[in-house]
Amino acid sequence: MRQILHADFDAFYASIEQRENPKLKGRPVVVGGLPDQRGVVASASYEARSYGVRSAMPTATALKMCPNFELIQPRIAFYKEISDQVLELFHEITSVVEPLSLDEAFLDITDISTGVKSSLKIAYRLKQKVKSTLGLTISVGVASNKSTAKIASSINKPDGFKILKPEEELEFLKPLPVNFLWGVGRKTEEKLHSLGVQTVGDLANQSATWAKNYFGKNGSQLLLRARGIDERPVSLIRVAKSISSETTLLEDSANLDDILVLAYGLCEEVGRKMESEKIFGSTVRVKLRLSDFTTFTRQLSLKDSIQNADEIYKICRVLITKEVKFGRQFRLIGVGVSGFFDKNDSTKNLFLDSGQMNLPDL
Ligand code: TTP
Ligand code: CA
Repeated sequence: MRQILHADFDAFYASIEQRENPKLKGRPVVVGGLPDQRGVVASASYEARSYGVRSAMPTATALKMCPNFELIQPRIAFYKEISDQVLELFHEITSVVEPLSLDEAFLDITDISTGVKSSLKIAYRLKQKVKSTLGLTISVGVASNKSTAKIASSINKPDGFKILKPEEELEFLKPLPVNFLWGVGRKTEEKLHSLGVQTVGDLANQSATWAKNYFGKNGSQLLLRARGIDERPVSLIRVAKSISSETTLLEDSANLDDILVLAYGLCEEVGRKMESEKIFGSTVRVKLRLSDFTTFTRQLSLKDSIQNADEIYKICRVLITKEVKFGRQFRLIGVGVSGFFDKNDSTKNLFLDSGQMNLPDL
């Protein structure tokens, strides 16, 4: 039986700021954009969360809930340094480490663990090591697969610790709301609720035919996860699912030229990131939010792969132009590229299909 550990920093950006400035300890802290520039919350300390403040909420809304928080502008390069430091600590335990984002990673500890008790010790020591070396807390979960381990780490946040024996996993998953499952976003959650499925256990009891009927090709994965089955290995090579960038307009706009200028800037940013990671993508997606907060994505898949800003922009321009219609005021735009190829696979561009797919947010 595999032993997979998932580690996730608590309130990552906000905790770093509290560590850096002792005056912020115990205080509601928000790292995010300015309210008068329509900024959003990137990370909220747990003190701020007790007022209802959450990531991705407009800072102005957060201020209404908790007028006294300390607002700090993000400094991503510094957070990245800390992310690199924690990866070094993880690598002291095992070389099988898969970072998921700046503050999250999977470690396959099967080869260094002699069983659940031993995994418990490894996980506990890791938490202590991170605390003493970096002055930050991580929440840790251990289970026999990635999906369940990730849920386990999230269950007792902050400073969480949950080690599951293989025979406990199904009982652990059963009562949880379906949105605890990886890949169940708001839309899937709503659909599951409308079908009478509230908990992971409810979902696990459905048949494969049911899952396929209602969720198409994603149905079988959804069902397997609900049944605590996930064979994916902890992968040493991190393949980013998408590279993206988005921006909120200073003022809502219906002007195509203004929107395209901003889109071009985003394409440049995405292209630069792809170049620096030496990757090519084959699907370009734009995310658009209207002034009433209606948000949708439009995408175009190419037969081959692209990387540079002009190529990305060519497709974005087609997608955006179709959407700028009378009466529509835009609030936010995003550009993302996914479907990565190895450089050698890259030839020339050919449009394959276009459509209005319900993809996850950028
Ligand atoms: P999360 O792990 O989702 O959040 P968190 O670490 O702040 O809090 P916790 O895990 O305890 O619930 O995201 C990690 C960092 O990524 C977060 O500190 C800031 C950044 N982030 C954003 O910039 N915008 C977002 O919408 C989210 C969710 C995260
Ligand atoms: Ca986190």
